[in-house]
Amino acid sequence: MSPFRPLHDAWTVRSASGDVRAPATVPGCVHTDLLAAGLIPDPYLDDNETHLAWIGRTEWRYETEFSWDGTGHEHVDLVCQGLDTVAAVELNGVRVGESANMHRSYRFDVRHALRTGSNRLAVTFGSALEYAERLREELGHRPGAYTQPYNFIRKMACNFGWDWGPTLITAGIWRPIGLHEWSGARIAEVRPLVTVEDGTARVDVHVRVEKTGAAEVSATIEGVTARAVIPEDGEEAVLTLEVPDPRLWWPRGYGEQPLYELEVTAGEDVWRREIGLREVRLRTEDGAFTLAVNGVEVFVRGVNWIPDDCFPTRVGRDRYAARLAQACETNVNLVRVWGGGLYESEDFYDLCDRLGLMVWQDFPFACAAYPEEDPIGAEVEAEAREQVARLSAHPSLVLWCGNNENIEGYADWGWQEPLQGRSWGGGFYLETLPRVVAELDPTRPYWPGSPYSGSMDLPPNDPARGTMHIWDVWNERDYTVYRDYRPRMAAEFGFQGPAAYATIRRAISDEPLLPDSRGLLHHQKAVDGNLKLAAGLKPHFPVPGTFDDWHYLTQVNQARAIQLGVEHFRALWPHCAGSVVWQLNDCWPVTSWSAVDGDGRRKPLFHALRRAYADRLLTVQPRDGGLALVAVNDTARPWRASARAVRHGFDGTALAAQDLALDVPPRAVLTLPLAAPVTEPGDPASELIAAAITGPSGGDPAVARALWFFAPDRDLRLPEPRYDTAAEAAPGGLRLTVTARTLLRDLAVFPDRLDPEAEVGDQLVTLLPGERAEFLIDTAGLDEEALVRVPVLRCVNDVVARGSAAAWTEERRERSDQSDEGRRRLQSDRAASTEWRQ
Ligand code: BMA
Repeated sequence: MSPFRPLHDAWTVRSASGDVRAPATVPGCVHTDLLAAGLIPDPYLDDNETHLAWIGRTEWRYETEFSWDGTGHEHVDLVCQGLDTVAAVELNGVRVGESANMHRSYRFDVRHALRTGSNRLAVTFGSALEYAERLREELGHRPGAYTQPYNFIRKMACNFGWDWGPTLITAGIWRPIGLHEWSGARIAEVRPLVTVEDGTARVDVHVRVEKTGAAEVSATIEGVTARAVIPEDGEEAVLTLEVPDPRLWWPRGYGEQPLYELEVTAGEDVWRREIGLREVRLRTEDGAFTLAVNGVEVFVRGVNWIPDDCFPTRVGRDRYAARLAQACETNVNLVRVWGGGLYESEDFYDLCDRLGLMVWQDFPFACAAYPEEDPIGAEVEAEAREQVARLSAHPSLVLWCGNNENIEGYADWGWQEPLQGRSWGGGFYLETLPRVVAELDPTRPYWPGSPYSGSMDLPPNDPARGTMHIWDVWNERDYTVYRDYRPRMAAEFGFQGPAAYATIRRAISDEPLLPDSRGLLHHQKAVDGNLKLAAGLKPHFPVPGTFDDWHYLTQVNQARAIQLGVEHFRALWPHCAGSVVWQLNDCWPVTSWSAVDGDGRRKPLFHALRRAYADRLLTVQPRDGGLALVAVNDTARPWRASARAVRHGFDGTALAAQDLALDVPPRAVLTLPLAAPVTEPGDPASELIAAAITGPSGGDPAVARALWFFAPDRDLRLPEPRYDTAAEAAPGGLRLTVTARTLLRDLAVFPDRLDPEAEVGDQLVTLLPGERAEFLIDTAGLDEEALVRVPVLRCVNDVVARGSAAAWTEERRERSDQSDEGRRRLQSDRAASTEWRQ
């Protein structure tokens, strides 16, 4: 069997008119090619996006030459693992194939067009936007949250712009392309479907073979082989292998991730993959939405994943590895691949298999009604069949979900009238996709959409059933409202915060830089995003007076909001079986709901999330008109410890204390009411409760202490912050020790303000007088004087104790002219661009 021969060299790209030409990288896309050739500015900087819209309306032709010497195989196929999107493929002037679906791969027989010697391969990409507009014209309008017609083309939806992403409509050969020559038999598809029963794992290996005559197929695991012969007129065999006493694959936090090599042969062809042995179920009785792996019910500590770059070919294994490692650092056990993005590449799922990260995979449909007519209908069926089969080998994949918010949109967002009876995608989510999953991979649960309550007769976003998305918080209500919800699965909830300072500075050249300066507003895509940030701050903090205060406080508020939500949902286990935070990552530098920004920098939310998602969590929650200490034990061992809750004055004095004995069974939650002396403050403005583990052998560094303040920060009498600092060299960087002389609320150091490469290991630490915190910074040689001053080292006291308004007035006066101009320009930009989701 001759291997796949990549054809990745010597490509060029040119516009149909021939005006624009550049060398091309394959796999790649037109934007990155033009950027590399110096023909366009970086689309991620300032408002360059706006000037590059023409690229998405242009036809692009990719061409290369290669030589072929005729190897005498029976078959020569041109394999295109991914074409983005409206493509015509020609070999030596002969049209050998076409495509209009980024989510599929193609194999074109090219024997008739191939020549011995030099060959010319060309792929012409029509404008995806114009294709979608034409189809919309033809099939009739379908409503959605955005005006761009991404629902009329099978292409990554967020490429058309989203409330965190720019509109950069790509074209290109986005996955490997090459020749595959073969004779006899070729393994076209392998679906290793795993079930576990009575201590034995059974792998039903479904093998589909393309071949000329009969073919012998085999499958081997752990030295045990099963064989079969597929007759001449057949194409599939099922080989069953049993693994007694299997080492089961578990999600992280539940056990190991052993992988077994599975080898499949058909004639000369060999397919090898590491698979995991495990079983997954979705329990939905009485409205529940609980995943169970190997019979163990799991609380989902999740994050939503969006494409990590608008140009997905830039996301290789290293980038995935870095981002998923960050997910693990925040103690996440599940990543939801959201429906406005992609079926990610093999590397993504392979890394998740190894890390024990469960994957909830949305089919790529989001926030719009989708036409079910052909060509979309046929494309969806073909794409789903390919992807369900492709991903069936990955133990990490635990759930297929039909779409993001389309059932909710149909039921609740006023779509039915404008649809005038036209199809909206319901047939996909309720018929096509469940049928394909049931046929090709019945071992995986399928759920029609998120949110969805289990029946089209029920409101899709009913907290009592199925999955729920909570967006009234952020859009219009304070984050403490999370506590009013008792969802079975909080599949989306999020709160915005700006990107790290160094990221903003790299991407935006505004001078002065203001929350509403032109560039920063361009990198804020949410409807009224900055107004919502301000509205979200208002109940908690004084109005920030400077850009630096705004930046810090909005980041802190984002972290506080999500921490509160996560702790509340975890405390509801097992009624609530998971929280999936919107969102882990970004695709470019932007103000968004992410924990990690578009340059990969951790935002303060990241550190809050790590604490809130720790295996063991202590949290103070309102219960029965009072307060309770809730201990969440998401480990397999009982948690027996002593804890103490103390009501302190801000000067550190202990005003009341209560000792509590924790005995929390494995994977359970214990709620212990706190007594009135602890919960009733003498002065709500200058007291707090701190609850921590005290024994058996002192505190537990893995469990963060729980804090409760009796009033929002703006109403607290936080002291003027005083502390001592010491910086010393540490391996790879330096250690900054801060010793509090007063209470310090949400102390954080932002070393990226001094050196964009510098990162710190922790942020948002609250200290009582006399306590100390250590911050490990991964970069040496920072200006140590600047390191310990605002805005690099800072806490909430800086703003609350000093009152921000005076500084604000001063800075506003100086800067108002520029920012008024910025606002005017932005309004005209907005009017000219997409009408964003309301
Ligand atoms: C949900 C998501 C995304 C969106 C987010 C923030 O609707 O599914 O579409 O980016 O909210 O508005």
